[in-house]
Amino acid sequence: MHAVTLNRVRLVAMLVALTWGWGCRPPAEAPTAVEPTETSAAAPEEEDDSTPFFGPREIVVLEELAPLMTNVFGRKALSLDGDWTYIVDQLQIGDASPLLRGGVGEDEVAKPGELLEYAFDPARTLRVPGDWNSQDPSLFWYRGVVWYRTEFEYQLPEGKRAFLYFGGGNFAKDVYLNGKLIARHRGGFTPFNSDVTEYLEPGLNRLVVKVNSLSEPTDVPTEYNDWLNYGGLTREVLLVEVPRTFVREYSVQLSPERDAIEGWVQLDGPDAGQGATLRIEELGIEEPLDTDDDGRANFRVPARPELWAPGSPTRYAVSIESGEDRVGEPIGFRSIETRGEDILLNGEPVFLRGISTHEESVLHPGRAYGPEDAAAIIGLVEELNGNYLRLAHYPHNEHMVRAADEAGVLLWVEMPVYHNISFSNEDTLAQAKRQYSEMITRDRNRAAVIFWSLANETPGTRARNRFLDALAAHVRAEDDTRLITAALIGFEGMEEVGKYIGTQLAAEKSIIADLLTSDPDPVTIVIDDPLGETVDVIGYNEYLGWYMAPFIAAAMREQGLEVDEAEVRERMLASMSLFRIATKFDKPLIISEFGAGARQGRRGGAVAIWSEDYQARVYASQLEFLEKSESIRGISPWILKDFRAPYRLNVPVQDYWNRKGLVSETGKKKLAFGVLSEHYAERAAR
Ligand code: GCB
Repeated sequence: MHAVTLNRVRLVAMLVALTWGWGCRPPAEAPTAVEPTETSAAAPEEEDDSTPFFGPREIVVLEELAPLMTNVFGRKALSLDGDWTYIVDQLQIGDASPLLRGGVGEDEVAKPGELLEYAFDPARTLRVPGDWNSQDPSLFWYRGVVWYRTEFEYQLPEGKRAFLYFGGGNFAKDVYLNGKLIARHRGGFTPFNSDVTEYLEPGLNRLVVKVNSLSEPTDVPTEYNDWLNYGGLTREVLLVEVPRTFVREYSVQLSPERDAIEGWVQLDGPDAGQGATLRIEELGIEEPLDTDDDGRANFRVPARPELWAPGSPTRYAVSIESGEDRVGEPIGFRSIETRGEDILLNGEPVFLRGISTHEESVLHPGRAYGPEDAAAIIGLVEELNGNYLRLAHYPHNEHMVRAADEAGVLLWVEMPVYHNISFSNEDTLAQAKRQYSEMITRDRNRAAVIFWSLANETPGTRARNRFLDALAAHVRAEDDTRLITAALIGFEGMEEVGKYIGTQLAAEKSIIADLLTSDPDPVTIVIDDPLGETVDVIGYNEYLGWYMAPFIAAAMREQGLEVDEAEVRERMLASMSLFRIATKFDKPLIISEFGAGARQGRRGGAVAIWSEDYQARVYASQLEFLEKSESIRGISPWILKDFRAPYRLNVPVQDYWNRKGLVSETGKKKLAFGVLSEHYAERAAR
């Protein structure tokens, strides 16, 4: 009975395939309508009745991605931003069914009387850049495939090349230009570009992008993150026009001794050996550069520019010319290094008064993508009297990095190597390396970027160590002018804190009464994760006052001591100033996260968690504690704004928002905002 059903299905599939040509499979592969023999009916693959009716076609990408160009905003470009039409393809059949002919990417329009099972509706649009979740309520929770489509008029001038540039889109993208699959990219937060010179039509061009917001367990990141996996073409799409030989990339940095501008230029095109000129008029620099046959030239020009720093973010107009091409932008010059536990900015120790942020707008729901979003975030950092921003947990858009550069805000930027990814998988490592290269190519000339962060809260396994060591080596080879860091997970090293609180509570309850009479010794949390050897600066996420309490209370109850969590919290806040935090490495330490959740507007007593009061009290206790830990060179509490997080299931309070923001989802300030801003004002005045 079972076999009969299968055979029928197969037969119908074959007939359909024959009638419509089975998409774009070569005819030789087309199945024939022959009843299977007994042997083939028993073949293992035919017993699998979960096989989809229409199998996937083999899809060939016509081009490798072109090497990424830097400073895309400094080039002549046609913006393809705007309203794109879209099709939601939940079952991911847009490539497969014969009734779609070659698939949605081929972007066909049915003639009258023709059956074609897809068509874009011009009335249904999504804004690009932008995530789909915040634009169409029915897509709020949607994770999967959406096909985007736009059209543009363009005439490529003689002697020019054109590149399609995507600032970013989450997660996997297949790009079809005029019906041809010309590019494929994986990764939600870094740019890519494709040389489309040969694929453009004079006049009208059709662009379709298949965006799949789902990532695989071997991807970077995976699906399991404490943030909403916003899908879509979340950043700008540009058609960039350049001469046949053009300045593709360059690195222009201050030498570590602060006595020269040094770096390199990379030309791309048939005349890559033609040389270039570096110009920084205000410094009197006009330096001819000899490029080799591969288009590369290194340079070092003595100079003593005014230095870029928070409070005086001086930048110089830098340009590079080669043949017909000229590209330029403002660049700041500063040095960054470590000496023992100090971070030295321009040779002077600096303390980082920071805050962490996700790439969520404080002006509108959803992902931040434009200069206004960036300015609003920088505005809040300034109100906090901060000088530093942690861009968590993935590369943010380029406007954000440029706004920080202009405003004089130091940056930590990071790769979405988050929690436990496939550390033993070579493809995963290759993916992380590629994403890192894309980010570095985009941001290497921003003085604001002082840290490349490798990862956030990863398990201390050997596979993790190997992975992050290899990633660190890759990052240093690509750019050795920044410090490497990573945020370590703060549960390790906390046993002493748990024991201390437990003992104090036991003493309070007169179980071991004599302890209360003596002054307790301060507890030192010592960080010894081997990743500390790899990085230049150690980041540490610690949640005293928030996450530790339930664990300590449970451990005490297991030992027969009746305590409730509120008591543990109270004791924790009261004791925190007795704690110290240090590392076993002679390196600077940054508290990359601490925080507590609060629903804006909710008030309550000292241990009323979720209240603004409790959050403010955690901040006050943390700041007192961290002040006393001598190794600490900066902090970036978690987090600037409440952010969307499907992890957060406490519906009346969290409602799928992580509530640790200093401002609410609509930008209303909570009490803790004031606590931090006063603390930073006082610190800045020292
Ligand atoms: C962390 C993670 C961050 C979370 C945060 C939290 O340690 O690094 O991604 O969102 O804690 O709120 O739990």
